[in-house]
Amino acid sequence: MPIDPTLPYDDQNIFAKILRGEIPCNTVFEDDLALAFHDINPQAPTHVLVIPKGAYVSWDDFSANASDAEIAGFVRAVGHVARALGLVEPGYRLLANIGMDSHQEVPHLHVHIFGGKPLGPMLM
Ligand code: IU
Repeated sequence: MPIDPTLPYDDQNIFAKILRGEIPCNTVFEDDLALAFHDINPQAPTHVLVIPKGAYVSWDDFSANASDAEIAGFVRAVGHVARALGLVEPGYRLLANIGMDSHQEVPHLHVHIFGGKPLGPMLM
């Protein structure tokens, strides 16, 4: 079910549990501000999720309320992961679903990194 982005942050969401170490994940990268791990249901040969460690529901919440340091750290983490996975050449795709119409399912901001094959044009 897609989430209602107007709801407050739910610390029982699955990514909050991953951040607390209550549920395992296949970690790609971690620092003080971000965690990256392989998506459990990959949609491409490489499908990694990057999440900020702070409690932010969505890109909207994060961009409005996170500190400059959190935002910089998160953006740099996404770029670092893409480089570390060798995706810069031939390329990759970033995607963030925000709210109901995008069908965001987990109410903790996450950026999808897709790569490892020609991804074709964006259809929507
Ligand atoms: P979405 O943008 O909220 O629709 O993406 C949620 C993603 O989280 C989706 O690709 C799931 O496969 C992924 N995921 C996961 O990696 N581990 C989990 O335990 C759960 C979802 I629940």
